[in-house]
Amino acid sequence: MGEPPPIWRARDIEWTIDRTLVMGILNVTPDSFSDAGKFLDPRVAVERARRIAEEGADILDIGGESTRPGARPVPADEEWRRIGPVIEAVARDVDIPISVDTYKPRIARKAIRAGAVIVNDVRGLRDPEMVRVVANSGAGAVIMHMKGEPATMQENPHYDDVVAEVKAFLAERLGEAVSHGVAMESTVVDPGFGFGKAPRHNTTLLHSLREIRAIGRPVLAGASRKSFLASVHPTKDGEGPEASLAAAAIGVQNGADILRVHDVAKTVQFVRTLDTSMPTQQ
Ligand code: HH2
Repeated sequence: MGEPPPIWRARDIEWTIDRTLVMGILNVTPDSFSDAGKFLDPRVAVERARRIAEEGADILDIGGESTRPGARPVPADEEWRRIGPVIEAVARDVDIPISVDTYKPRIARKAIRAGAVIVNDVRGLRDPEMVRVVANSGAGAVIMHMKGEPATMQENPHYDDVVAEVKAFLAERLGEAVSHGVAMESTVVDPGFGFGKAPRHNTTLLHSLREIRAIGRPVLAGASRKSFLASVHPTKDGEGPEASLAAAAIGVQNGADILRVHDVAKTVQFVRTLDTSMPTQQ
């Protein structure tokens, strides 16, 4: 008998992760490296959210600030102006759990009040106020690793042992969050593909997710359309689903539990096949 499948809890929702979950991305930004400017109109964004739900995503991740390499921070008011109306409308009209992609506690709090159930924090709950928001609300939390800051993180990142360093960071952040009232079962961890990592670091991590999973929490992998894929599949910035699906296959076979993706319909079909052809999920 293998281990029982892990549980992920986000407010009143609970997933038993006995198959790969798919988180569909909705970037309400003028400058994301994918879909830039496409969903700034809230009506168009809500339509896209509906589509992502129909295509079979388990979770919708809504973000209002690009964190691509070189991106500049967005003031909180502007971030909320972009995503607030979309979160409110999706929570009301679309049947899908909402994750908010933000590192600002103020935005996370407002998003939860508007109906979001997960906080996806690319800064890995480093802000004590963010830990409080998650602990007090019972929201799910994605704890992601990032080395440096988006503006400069891709300038020659260095690791002695990328897997050990990322794992140590995530374990430390997880321990700190739990010691301040975040429920263990509400957390998942993410190595943060492309966040202060050279292509070889991303590739090593993608093949080492089981090692990250040894922390004891499910692993979320966000390799979709990341530029490091262009080095293995020569399209602009890894655009087009082939490289992302290849990354999804490698990720799932090496321990990913949740995939954060742009191409939802294709990924959902793809992981259904992958999951049924895997000898075991553990
Ligand atoms: N990647 C991006 C944004 N948020 N969150 C998690 N947990 N993991 C990731 O890998 C991750 C993330 C960046 O990708 P994208 O949303 O496509 O681009 P942008 O930040 O330019 O909006």
